[in-house]
Amino acid sequence: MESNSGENIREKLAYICREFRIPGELILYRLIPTGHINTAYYVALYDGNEVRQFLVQKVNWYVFKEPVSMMHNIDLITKHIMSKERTLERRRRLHFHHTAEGNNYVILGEGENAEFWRLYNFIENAVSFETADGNAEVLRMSGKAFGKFNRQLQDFDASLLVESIPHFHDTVYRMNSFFDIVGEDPLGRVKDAEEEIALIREYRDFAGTLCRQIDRGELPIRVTHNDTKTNNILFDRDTLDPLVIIDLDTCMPGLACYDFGDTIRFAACTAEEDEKDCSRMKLDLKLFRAYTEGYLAETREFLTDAERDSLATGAAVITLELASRFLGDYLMGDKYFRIDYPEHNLVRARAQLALFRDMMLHMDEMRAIIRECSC
Ligand code: ADP
Ligand code: GN1
Ligand code: MG
Repeated sequence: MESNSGENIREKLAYICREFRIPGELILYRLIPTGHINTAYYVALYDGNEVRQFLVQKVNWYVFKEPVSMMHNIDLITKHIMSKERTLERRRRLHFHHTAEGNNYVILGEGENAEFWRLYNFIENAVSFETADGNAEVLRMSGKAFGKFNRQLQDFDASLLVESIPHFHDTVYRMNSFFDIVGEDPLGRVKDAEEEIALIREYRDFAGTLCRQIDRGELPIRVTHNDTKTNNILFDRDTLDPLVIIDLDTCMPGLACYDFGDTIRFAACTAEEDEKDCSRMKLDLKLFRAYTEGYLAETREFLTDAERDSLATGAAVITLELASRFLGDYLMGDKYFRIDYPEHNLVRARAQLALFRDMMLHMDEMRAIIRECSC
């Protein structure tokens, strides 16, 4: 059961469904190609009576070193969120299935080849957005969804969570790791990215702004999502109502401004994350405003003044941080993010740096919009 191709993957998915005690025969499966980290499949089973659909996902064990603890985090978070919702409608919640041993995961294989799988409900008639395509409503609804998520987790005890990726948005640590890789240059690729490295070096101190504010006790640590791309929300296909937030793997203590900022980075811009023509990559202030309106409508009651003032900085810092992560991965030989072609991570880093530059040029406008939407 090692290869993931053809019949082999069908057998593997059918085996996993049996492990999770799903009755019936696997009649359909399809790889869902979005997401840079895990590997997700849609599966449908027929038991002679009805067709049931699931999401079966292989967790990236290279990225998530302690997946069992991570699944425990997800269990606690989903239960907490459900306790706040008035409806138990299946389309509005993630329900992870358990094996006969009571685990919400199965491990296939052993040693280096071991694989970590989970299975949960497939949300029907839903869409997620790889790009907002200029649609301000997508941004407004995303702001509401992630704002609500932050609000619902306000009273969640952060000490219950294991950090699924230590130092995930510790930007000082990220910068140090990045420049260590540049120093080592294991594959001789630094020569491909001299300008990009120089730009990151120029802003290395800026990248630590929020870390210093944490150290001074100015910004509260909350339980946050930490990966707030619009493709991590499932919306109702017809009404655009946000149904459920997915990809809870990085839910852990963090800053509100990173949850705010990461959606801005991903979707309040004029091109996709991996746009090759950097001149096309700009911040879109109309989309920025729509997201800010949605996000603050849900969070203005509890965000502190310092947090509100940190939102625009959060967008720029997280964009710079991700540029360094993409570029660091390129320099290391693309071990972390899934790539579609050899220079993909370099291209992604360049696009993020173009967006970062534009954000820095529009910092005052972003701050003014946040102030306007705060009242
Ligand atoms: P990754 O960590 O690789 O980003 P995700 O958990 O975000 O993985 O899943 C990848 C994609 O699969 C999502 O962007 C979404 O389009 C789809 N997806 C994930 N979970 C569900 C679900 N329960 N129902 C329907 N689609 C889903
Ligand atoms: C990864 O798994 P996915 O595609 O939702 C990454 C995020 C990055 C994002 C960039 C665990 O998110 O941190 O911001 O790619 N997730 C992890 O698209 O590293
Ligand atoms: Mg995802």
